[in-house]
Amino acid sequence: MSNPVAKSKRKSASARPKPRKEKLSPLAKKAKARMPRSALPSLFVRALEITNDEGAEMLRRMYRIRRFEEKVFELARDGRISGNPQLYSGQEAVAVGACSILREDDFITSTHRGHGHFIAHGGVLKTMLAELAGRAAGTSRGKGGSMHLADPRSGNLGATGIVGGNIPVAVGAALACKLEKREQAVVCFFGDGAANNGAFHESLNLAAIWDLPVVFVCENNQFAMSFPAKKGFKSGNIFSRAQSYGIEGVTCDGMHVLEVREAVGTALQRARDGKGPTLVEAVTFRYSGNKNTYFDQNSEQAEALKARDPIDLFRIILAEADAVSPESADDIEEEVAAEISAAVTFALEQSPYPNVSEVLRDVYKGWIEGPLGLTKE
Ligand SMILES: Cc1ncc(C[n+]2csc(CCOP(=O)(O)OP(=O)(O)O)c2C)c(N)n1
Ligand SMILES: [Mg+2]
Repeated sequence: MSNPVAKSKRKSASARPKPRKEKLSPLAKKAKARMPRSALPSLFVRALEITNDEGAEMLRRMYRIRRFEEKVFELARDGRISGNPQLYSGQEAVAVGACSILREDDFITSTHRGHGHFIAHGGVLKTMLAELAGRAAGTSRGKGGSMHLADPRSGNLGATGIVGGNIPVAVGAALACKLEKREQAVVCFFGDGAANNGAFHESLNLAAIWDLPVVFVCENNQFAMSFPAKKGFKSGNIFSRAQSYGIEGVTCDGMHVLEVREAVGTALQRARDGKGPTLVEAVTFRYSGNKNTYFDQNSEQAEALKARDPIDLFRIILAEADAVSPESADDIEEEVAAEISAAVTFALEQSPYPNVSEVLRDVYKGWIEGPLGLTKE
């Protein structure tokens, strides 16, 4: 993994004594029982393709996303942060799998549901939460909020409230990488709904004819708001659209972090080798909806989906491969909980709101607020 790794005061997972055999939670046991037998050997072989430390760090980032989302839900419900943050829980394997194979100086572009991408690509929790809370210490000085999270310092070119709006941005960034002969690549995240936006077609076509170093990662969470993907695509999938642009198209299990990593890793290598873009469709599911009207959390469907929870699944894989023991995984979970508490204290108790005079700063380049309104700097 190339992203900066948060330093833990405890020993690294790989430095610990040999793990005991997995002590599975009831949920994880269920997940394991439901996994198709045919999938098991390949799961464990793939697990060995990452180091123990990489596995631990990926798990840490998945927990960071999950716990951050739970906290954001709570804070928004209690009116401690404003707006309507769009949550990502359930899709952690996509953001973390894809970003785990990125280099630190590669770029991502994100969606209206961008917390997971931000965290997976190495964004800092404290300044991120400060951003959601509209504080001056936020990554965009409190002007972006949840839906317009951006952090060029970690290569995150930004989330957007315009569905599909980030796809042309990714193509522009990839064009810059190619014209300036840099080795960087771009990963562009978007949803199944965005794949029906005109910008998707124009962007994929341009990226294809120019052989740009970009990987389009479609997170097919099976709903666009409350509209089922089954009704939005006659072909039954999204990746096969790649054929019409003359580029590679692949699908992968978006609940399985190592499958996503492998699919995106192969696509990134193609991009870096000058072979152009790939469309990767990661089939996944998010646990909470916009208004959550389409998904009954107590239904059989919910039970079945949660039995393949991406975090539980990864814990099983890591334990079976003797990479991260259940005890170490619990430690990681606890450390993340402490990070989240520290972020809440920082963002909500220690960070002031920006001064009113800051309102127009960074909004129009080269213009500042003068006595007669906007004037040239
Ligand atoms: C251009 C545009 N059209 C419509 C909307 C309203 N809208 C917000 S979220 C959403 C669904 C997006 O679905 P998808 O791309 O699958 O992302 P998901 O919410 O499932 O992550 C829509 C239509 C919008 N924000 N932008
Ligand atoms: Mg969707």
